[in-house]
Amino acid sequence: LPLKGNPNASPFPSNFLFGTASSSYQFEGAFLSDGKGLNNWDAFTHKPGNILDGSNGDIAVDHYHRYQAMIEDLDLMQRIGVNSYRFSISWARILPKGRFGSVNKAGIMHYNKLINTLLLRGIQPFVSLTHYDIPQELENRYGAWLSPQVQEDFKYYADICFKYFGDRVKYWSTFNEPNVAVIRGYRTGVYPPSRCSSSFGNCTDGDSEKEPLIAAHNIILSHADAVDIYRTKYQKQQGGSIGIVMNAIWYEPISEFLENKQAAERAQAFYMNWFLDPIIMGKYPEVMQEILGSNLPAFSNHEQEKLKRTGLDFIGINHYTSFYVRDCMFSVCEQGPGTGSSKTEGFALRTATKNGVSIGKPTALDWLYVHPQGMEKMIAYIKDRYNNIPMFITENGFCESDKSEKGLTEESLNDANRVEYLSGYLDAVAEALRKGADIRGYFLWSLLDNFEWTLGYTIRFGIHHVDYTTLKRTPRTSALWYQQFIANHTGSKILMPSKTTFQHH
Ligand code: GBH
Repeated sequence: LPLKGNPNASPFPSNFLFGTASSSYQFEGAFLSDGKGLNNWDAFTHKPGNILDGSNGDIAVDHYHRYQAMIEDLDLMQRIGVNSYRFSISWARILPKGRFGSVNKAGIMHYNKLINTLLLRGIQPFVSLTHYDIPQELENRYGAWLSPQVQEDFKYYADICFKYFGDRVKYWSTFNEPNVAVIRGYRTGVYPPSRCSSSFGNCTDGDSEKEPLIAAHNIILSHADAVDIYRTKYQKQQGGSIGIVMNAIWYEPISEFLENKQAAERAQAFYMNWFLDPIIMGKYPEVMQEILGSNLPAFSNHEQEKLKRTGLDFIGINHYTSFYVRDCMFSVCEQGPGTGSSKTEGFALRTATKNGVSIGKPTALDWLYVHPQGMEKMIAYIKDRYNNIPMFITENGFCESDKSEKGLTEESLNDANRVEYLSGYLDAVAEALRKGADIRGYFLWSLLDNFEWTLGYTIRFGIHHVDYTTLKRTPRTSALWYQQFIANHTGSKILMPSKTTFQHH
């Protein structure tokens, strides 16, 4: 790369946010500490059979419980030289019973402490109101996202967060990957509340065709309510910005045939534009309306007005991977759960290979292929469709399977594959910036190994290794690499000599 080592020529603007990302359930632990209420992921992980290794987030990486641990994690961030940190607030820590109970002061104090400590170190908090976890009370009372009542709860919660934290938090996201949450929670049923119909997954108590659409609809309206409150009550005096974070997969047409190009466009419509179109333009993608007909809920005039009025200040993009897409509307495709071949997925078959060749190097996860070109194309797509609205890459990262039975080895710390992945994807971000995309930040997933949802602790995403017995953090080669990348592109000084900071033994 010609630009390396030459900060003057870096395409990253001087106020660009470089950070790492995390989420409350995956990091905090402190299961019911200090008045936290039960959330949907607590309830789900405590049911046997839901998590691959039988684990849960009761302790996770203990980011909450030991103040020492938090300080330690902030030390790690500071050493890397990041100027921001993306995390989420645990809704059930702030409102253990949603709007049906009182505000948990200990929860407020915890995030105050985190935010203040970050700011003292020159690290900007970049905060999600929810990252999959919601108070279980909302499930029990009215089926959470399936009921329009949830809008009241989200609005109430968002208001409290802006009120208590908004004087210091300048970047808010309403939701993390609501597309993944509803697909997995209501179509395939592998995430809470585990609802689906048998043709889509392993359950029978849901309706995989309608429920994801209803849940999404209520999430979109909840988002608009939260933005509305922020704009009318807080934004002027607090001066921050508010957006949403979407999981964004690059869908590459498997061939140049028009049918496959249109299928790739449908795959995108049914995955990402499903949320972004209504939030930004007040209506669902045309092609969703055509294919889904009356199954797709409608926005009232009033709601459409609100959506258009509130909108977004930025789009957060969690981008990891790409897939080929083959048409399934005009030609026959093999079907299979999770392949995206059904009507509710736009008759667009997702596949990782073309003529037996995979779209990128496979990894320890069946959905993650290394295809850095997808990052540039994804950014260009969003830039064009949404008029170059400011964008943040809110997640990007690489996983390995757990090798803990071998102990902390040279092998588990020298993560050359992760470095290769990150460097390819960050080059793609740099290229997009040179071509004029308004990207404001990049958050690496993740600072630490952590609880990877249904895969428990079997998959490691950290640039620091975590020993799950002692909870000790040890930097991997990628941590040093990220430190140097940031230094090269910001001209910032590396705080401690890398030799001593990142010695592995
Ligand atoms: C992100 O999710 C999460 O925000 C984060 O918490 C997580 O730890 C991280 O990435 C690493 O996995 O089945 O149709 O949803 C990404 C989760 C799950 C997104 C699989 C893509 C496949 C398509 N990914 N999903 S679908």
